[in-house]
Amino acid sequence: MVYPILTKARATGKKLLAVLIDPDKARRENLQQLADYANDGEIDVFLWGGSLVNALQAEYYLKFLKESAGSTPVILFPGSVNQLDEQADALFLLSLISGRNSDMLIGRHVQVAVKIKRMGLETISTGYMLIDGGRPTSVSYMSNTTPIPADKPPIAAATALAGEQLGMKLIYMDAGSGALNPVSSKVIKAVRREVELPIVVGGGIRTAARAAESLAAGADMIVVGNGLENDANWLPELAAAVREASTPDASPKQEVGAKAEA
Ligand code: 1GP
Repeated sequence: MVYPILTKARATGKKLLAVLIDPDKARRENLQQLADYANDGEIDVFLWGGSLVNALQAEYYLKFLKESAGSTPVILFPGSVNQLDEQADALFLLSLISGRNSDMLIGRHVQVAVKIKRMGLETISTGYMLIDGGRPTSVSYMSNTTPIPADKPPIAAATALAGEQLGMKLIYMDAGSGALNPVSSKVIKAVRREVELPIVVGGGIRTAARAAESLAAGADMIVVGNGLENDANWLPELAAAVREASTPDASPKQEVGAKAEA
């Protein structure tokens, strides 16, 4: 089970690093390098998905990652219903609660609910919120939704709270891949004050300092994609910042990895 990794992190103050891999941009060498970092305990979770995913070898790349990265869990972060793959350990079942496109709130889910069950994928019901990152992103365009304005923390907080009250298990705030401005600390703090759920933050995080800021504001896990696609050499610096942001008595990374296998 993967979800307990997130709840345990939330409970202990251990901060998590997730690396997002867009199958369309995957390269063997880059995957191998990231897998090596994961095996060294530098990456807690992989997210797998993209807005489009045209690559015919997506399945093959996921197999390669699963074989190379040992016990590090891979969670599907699907941009469409075509991105389900039973090789993954879990699925962020995204409901785009910042938008008002009914298809993204429940419609697509109906299309694949039975398939997900048959695949036996662990589903993690996720209140997915787009926060304006300074320019239109693939997600806002593809989902035909308007992000929450970056300077309206109360709207973000109320939206997240509604997700929690609806029984979702996780809040994912995303400024969108390649965002000019990551989700601000003000927005993260406002949401943290209102909800108990684990909070994931991603989009436009390109430095260790920025990651540390998001974690200090209340994120339990940060997601970095773009910033590692062409150059993963700064990952140790990023992982160190995530470790430092953890509360001192948080469980060591190895224990969390071990839990994933249980
Ligand atoms: C986007 O949160 C992810 O959905 C990661 O964004 O690619 O900008 O790191 P980046």
